[in-house]
Amino acid sequence: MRIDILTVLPQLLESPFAASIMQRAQDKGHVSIHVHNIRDYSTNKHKNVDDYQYGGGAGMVMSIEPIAALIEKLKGERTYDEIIYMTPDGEVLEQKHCNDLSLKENIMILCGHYKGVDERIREHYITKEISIGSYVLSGGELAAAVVVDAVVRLIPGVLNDETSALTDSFQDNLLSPPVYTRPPEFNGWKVPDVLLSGNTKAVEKWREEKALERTKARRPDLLED
Ligand code: 6GU
Repeated sequence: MRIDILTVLPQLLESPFAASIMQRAQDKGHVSIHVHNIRDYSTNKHKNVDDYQYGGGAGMVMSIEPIAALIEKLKGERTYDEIIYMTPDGEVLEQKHCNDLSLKENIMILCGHYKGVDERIREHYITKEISIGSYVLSGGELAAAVVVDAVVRLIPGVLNDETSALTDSFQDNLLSPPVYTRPPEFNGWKVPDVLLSGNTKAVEKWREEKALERTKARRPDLLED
C-alpha cells in the first residue's frame, strides 16, 4: 500500500510512523508513507497556503490552488482508491472503515487546518471525509496519524501471531477481556485461577464471558447492531 499525506505541518507526521509496528511495516515493504508539504506548491511570493474567507468572519481558509496542484500531480502518477479529507465534520472513524481501507492500494489523506479547506476541494477531489471523534483538534495531522496506524496494522503480514489483530477489541464488536502476566500473585492480588488451570476450553469460555460483560458495562451500543 502507498499512503500520501498532504499537510501544512509535515513535522507533526515525522515521529508517529518512525517506531515499532509502523516502522517495521515500512521496512518490510508493506506500506510506503509519503508526507507532502502543501506550502511547496504555493505559487505566490509569500508562499501563502490560506486566505480570508469570502463573506467575512474570523478564521482563514486553506486555498484551493496549492492543494489542487499537489493532488493533480499525485493523480498524474497513479490512481488513488480514496482521497480522504480529515475534518471534525466527517464520518466518525470505526474499525470497519479501517478494515476496508487496509485492502486499498493507494490512499491520499488531506489534513485540514484553520477553518478548513475551500469547499471546492471537497466537492471535486475528496472521496471520503473522516473525523476521529466528537472533539476538536488544532489540525487534521494527529487524526491522519491515527487513521494510518489503525489501517497499516491490518495490512496482511504487518502483524505477527503475538500482535495479531484477530483478537482486538472491536474486531467482533466486543471489547477485549482482561489480561494478566507473571507473577501469579502480587501484593495478595491474584490472577484468576482459570487462567492458570491449563484448561484451554475453560480459558476460552472465561474470556468470552468477560468480553461480553465488559462490553455490556462499557459499550452497550456495540451490542445493538
Ligand atoms: Cl479529522 N480534525 C480536527 N481538526 N479535529 C478533529 C478531527 C479531525 N477528528 C476529531 N477532531
